[in-house]
Amino acid sequence: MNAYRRSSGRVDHTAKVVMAGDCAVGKSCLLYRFVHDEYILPPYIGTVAVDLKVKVVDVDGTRIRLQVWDTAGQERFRSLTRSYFRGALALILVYDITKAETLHIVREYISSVVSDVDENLILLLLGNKSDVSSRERIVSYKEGLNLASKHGIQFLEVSAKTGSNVMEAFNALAKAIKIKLEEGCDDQKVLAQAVQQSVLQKQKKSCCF
Ligand SMILES: Nc1nc2c(ncn2[C@@H]2O[C@H](COP(=O)(O)OP(=O)(O)O)[C@@H](O)[C@H]2O)c(=O)[nH]1
Ligand SMILES: [Mg+2]
Repeated sequence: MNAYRRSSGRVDHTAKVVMAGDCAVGKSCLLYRFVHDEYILPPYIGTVAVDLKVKVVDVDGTRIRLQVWDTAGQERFRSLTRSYFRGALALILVYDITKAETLHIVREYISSVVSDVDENLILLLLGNKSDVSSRERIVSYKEGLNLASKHGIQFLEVSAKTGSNVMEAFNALAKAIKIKLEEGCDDQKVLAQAVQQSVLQKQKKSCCF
């Protein structure tokens, strides 16, 4: 049974999730992939103000409505207002593995915005465009992992284009949100387990022909 359903029917929890990262790292494409399981190219993606997409995720029988906020045009961290982050349970930080500068922007987010907003925020770092050739890759997997580990953040490389790890990332986030809301556990520990489980499940599936 598909664990992902459109936002209809019973909902147990609603959670605000915000996406942040430099312009053109693929935030909107990732969100579109998550909600519609398709890769859509700009300019079909909305480019005005803040975009909000909603999807209900089923986590072990608990239906969680993820309200994911996506920026359009005001991505540079200084121009994101506090209201954008207000009430958010989770923050997805995205960089582009073909542009080193975008990892630097994430670093700035971590040091200023995150500590300023809410230290209990569930954080997930995503290195997008993992589909590119090794020639096009600038940021190594290890660099992303090092930054994430330094701050105790969970990390995955993803591709909105191929869909690699995208559902796993949002699924893990939904699971961490469920546990946070229902049990009030340590967020990063919970997300760490959820990410590992999602990736392990995927590995099991892909090695069973
Ligand atoms: N190769 C590759 N390109 C991507 C991927 N995701 C997004 N892009 C491209 O990156 C550009 C910016 O994407 P967009 O979602 O608009 O970025 P945003 O400004 O962060 O919302 C577009 O040209 C996309 O086609 C991906 O996973 N792989
Ligand atoms: Mg966008």
